[in-house]
Amino acid sequence: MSKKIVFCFAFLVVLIFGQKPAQAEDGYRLWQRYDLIQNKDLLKQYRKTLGNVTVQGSSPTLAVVKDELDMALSGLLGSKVTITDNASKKGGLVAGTPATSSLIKDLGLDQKLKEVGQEGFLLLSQKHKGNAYTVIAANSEKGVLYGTFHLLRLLQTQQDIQNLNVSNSPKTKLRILNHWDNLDRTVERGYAGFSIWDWHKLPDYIDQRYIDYARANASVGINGTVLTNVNANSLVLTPEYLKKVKALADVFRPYGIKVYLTARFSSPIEIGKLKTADPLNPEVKAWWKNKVNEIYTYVPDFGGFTVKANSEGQPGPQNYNRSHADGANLLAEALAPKGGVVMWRAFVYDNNVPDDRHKQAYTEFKPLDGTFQGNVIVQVKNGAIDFQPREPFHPLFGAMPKTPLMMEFQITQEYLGQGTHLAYLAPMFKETLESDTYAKGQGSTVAKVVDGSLDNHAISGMAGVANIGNDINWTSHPFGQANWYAFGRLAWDHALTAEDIADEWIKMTFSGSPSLVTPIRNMMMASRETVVNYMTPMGLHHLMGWDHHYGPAPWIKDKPRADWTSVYYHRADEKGIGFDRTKTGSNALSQYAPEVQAQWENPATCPEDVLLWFHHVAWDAKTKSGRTLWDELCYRYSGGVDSVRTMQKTWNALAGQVDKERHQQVKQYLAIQEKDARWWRDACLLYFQTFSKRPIPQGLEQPQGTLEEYMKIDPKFAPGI
Ligand code: GCW
Repeated sequence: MSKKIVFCFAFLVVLIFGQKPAQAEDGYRLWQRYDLIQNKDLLKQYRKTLGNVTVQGSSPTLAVVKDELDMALSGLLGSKVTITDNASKKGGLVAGTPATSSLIKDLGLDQKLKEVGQEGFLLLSQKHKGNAYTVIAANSEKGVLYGTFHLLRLLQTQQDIQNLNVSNSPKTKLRILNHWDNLDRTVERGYAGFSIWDWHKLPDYIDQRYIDYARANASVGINGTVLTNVNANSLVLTPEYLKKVKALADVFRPYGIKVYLTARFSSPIEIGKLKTADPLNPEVKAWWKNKVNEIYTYVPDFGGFTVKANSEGQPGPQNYNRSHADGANLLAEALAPKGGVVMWRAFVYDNNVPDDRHKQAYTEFKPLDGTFQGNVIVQVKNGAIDFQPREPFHPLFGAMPKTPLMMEFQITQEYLGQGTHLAYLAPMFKETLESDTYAKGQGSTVAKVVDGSLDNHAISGMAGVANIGNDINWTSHPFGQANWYAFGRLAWDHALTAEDIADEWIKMTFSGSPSLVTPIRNMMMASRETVVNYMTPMGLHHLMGWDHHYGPAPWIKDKPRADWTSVYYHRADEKGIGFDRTKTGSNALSQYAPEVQAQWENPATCPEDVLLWFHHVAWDAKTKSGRTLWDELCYRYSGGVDSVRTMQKTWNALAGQVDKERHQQVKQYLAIQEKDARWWRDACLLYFQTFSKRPIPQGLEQPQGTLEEYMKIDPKFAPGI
């Protein structure tokens, strides 16, 4: 068919049905689908309320606001909207700041605006001179953009918008994605294809994906992106790459997104030709200062650096007998005059000391509290080991009151089924954020440490290791998108509930029909616990396959480091299983506040979901269900498999309500997940059984393979390594 004929056909469809031809639901549009509102009453209300749209002023961010409103409202309301820049006398939607919009200035919102700060916004239904307006007002254009996306979310989730009185601002300042993307486009722990950064074609070719990435991030309030892997390559700091970084920064700027880079600590040697990278060496200091100044000539609003140092082989200040603070302050000094920050990671564990890995970040960082410069924020993983399906909160939270600490969550599912398992992570993020550190008495939650309110810090932040790649749907698993979405929403407002975030996402991603929203929400809310059950129930952790981390391998031992093995963590023997982290063991528990210790120190009262994290428990010990520990483990592993089957049933029943393409993909992934869940259950139980010497209780499904067979499984070329 010629292009002309296709065009005429499309035009006819538009004429007859009053809307665009249906797009294939390949997931590319994420939660920004903007299809015609199906509810007739609401559609009428929205058309009436948002009939005229006024965005006064011109700037790159306001242009983005206009584009988004144009695209979204035209789609949602089913006909092209006109956006004018003259304050409409007829009412309608008005967006702007008091500086860009005369109408907003006239509304006298100064007091209310004061309360929402630089990034917040107001969304109001307001009468003015007899006309009814819907007002998006903010102090900055970025705030207007966030307000715009908030309004669009209300429409997409089909809320009444006639009496709006929203005053909204973010709880944390740095809301950042960390891309573990390499310059060769591989992505460490990435399961959705290659990196979306096409370094080879940058800076000349600007892929539409960069723009859509920025739109998606801005829509949930993400305001920063670290482009490169924390296992860093210093090449990105050379002019050749800085030109490319600049091109991306230029695309992201109107969307309120700052660009950050990872700084390899040895860069002064590798690209600066110095003999040392010693942070106290004057030449090294001068080199970083110049380098930072050079970066700012390319990217005038450059955000700063994320650094992984002296961790898993990365170079760092300790190579020169200097501390993490010396290293961080070196970069902070260079960045301070420009307003940049250093996000110094606390994911370290000593190369030599054979102490419980759980304790090492605390041991190294706690003594440094108060010695970091003002523009350093220490980035701490949610738990002390490594993004396991369940970890108790990291003991550093609450332990460094003089230092701002930011959260590092992992959105990419390295240890939760990677690209094919459905695991909605908001309940896990919330579990950590709501944990009480008792640092300043009851109510000193991790969230309050992270948002800076507990100790009144000027900077605060949350980072999420991205799950984004160049797969058509960005995240491999269609439900992986929910984790990107949820991370952004929680970074903006950690008080939101996981249920509410799921609801929003489902309505925007699939549809608002209750017969679809309720079952999908229930499925999502249970999914993380399901993964915990078939992988690492009751506080077990780090049982995964060597290197690729996909699938079970509780038998891993005899590796270069004991704390890279599985046996180190589960400590199964003929008596029982679990890691004693109390006084009789590694005493990692002593790193928490006394009130927290009290919750976990007694195996009889320790919550069972972290029992084996802190205790070595006898196989025959009684659990809350009345079963022995061994039987309970068997039941939990089996329950995990059963729950995946329940998800399958739920999903199959939605066949008519979800578009075919996405339905099929999720269905096939759930089949993989069911197979993998059995693999986990059978491999782990058979292996632990060699210690427990007890049968898998009758009535539970018995393993299909033998332990030897499971031990031989070795997936080749698993992604993400
Ligand atoms: O979890 C481990 C991952 C590494 C990662 C490291 C880190 C980027 O397996 O791939 O390296 O954590 O967080 O630095």
